[in-house]
Amino acid sequence: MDTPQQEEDKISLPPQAKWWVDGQRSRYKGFWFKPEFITASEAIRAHYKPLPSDIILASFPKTGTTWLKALTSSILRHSSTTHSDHDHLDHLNPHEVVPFLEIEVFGENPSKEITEISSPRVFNTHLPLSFLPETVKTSGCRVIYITRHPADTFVSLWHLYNNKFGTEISIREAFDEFCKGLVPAGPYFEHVLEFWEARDRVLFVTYEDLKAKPEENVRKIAEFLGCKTMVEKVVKDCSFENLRNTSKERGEGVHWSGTKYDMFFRKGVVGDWKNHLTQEMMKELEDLADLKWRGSGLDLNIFNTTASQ
Ligand code: PAP
Repeated sequence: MDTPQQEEDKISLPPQAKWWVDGQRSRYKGFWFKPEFITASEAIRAHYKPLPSDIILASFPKTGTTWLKALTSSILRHSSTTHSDHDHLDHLNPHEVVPFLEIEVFGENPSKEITEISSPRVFNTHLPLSFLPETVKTSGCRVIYITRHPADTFVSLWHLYNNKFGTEISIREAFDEFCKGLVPAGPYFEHVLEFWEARDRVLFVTYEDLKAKPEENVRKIAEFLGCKTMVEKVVKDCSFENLRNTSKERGEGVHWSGTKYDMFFRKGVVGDWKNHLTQEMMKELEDLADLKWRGSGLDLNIFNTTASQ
């Protein structure tokens, strides 16, 4: 059943809209996606049978997906309890190591055969929790959700698309679309809320906390995955610099989405919004968070924005 917010969205926005950069988006169950991702999400709900050993890394775009993919692969690789042939981060981009559920496994032209992926299978997704099969909640598989302050999430998204398509929409215009939710997997606030409300079974991690306390978070993730790992090595191997350097060495390598591998590493800091957004825009985000998260126990204070750059 739709939340009141999703119902409200349905009334105020057309079911299809042109997004600022690369074309049409359709709204499905309150969220905006490229039409092919909606088809893929239906295939996932129909055919994906999570195994108890599966690990799903979920995120809204630009909130730390690449970093979480690297950390999880590395944790498994350096675990004394779980054998895994994941993590070839010494020469690959993290997106080459962990497949995207709605594209590489269940997309229009899948490049991975799910039955051939060795256990523990690790996937990532930008789909909201309500788009995944109900059995994700009951199968015993593990879901880790990473999120990030909306201001830095938006700034990262704006930069990526400007960079990728060589177009520069004004930041104000792009920001308005972000606030309306008209961005890939948007609206941001509802996406975060779905996983927050499931946090008794989903490990909820923030980008800011990961920046401030990487060892503590790696230990927490490893524990959640039921393994012990080489914490310091994992943190070091997955540092922004290491991952970016490896991706740079991949030269002109291009991810299936058309994003060059090194574009996943821009600045990697907390608080870059201060260089781009006005205090008024920040206030708009704060008001939206108040409105959309009211009563849930979730607020912008979960993001420790004093984390060191
Ligand atoms: P995606 O959704 O397209 O996969 P995602 O990985 O979620 O993107 O987000 C990219 C952001 O994570 C970038 O932030 P920025 O634009 O503000 O710089 C990127 O720099 C940052 N990032 C990637 N890897 C790391 C890392 N190892 N440590 C810190 N930040 C990182």
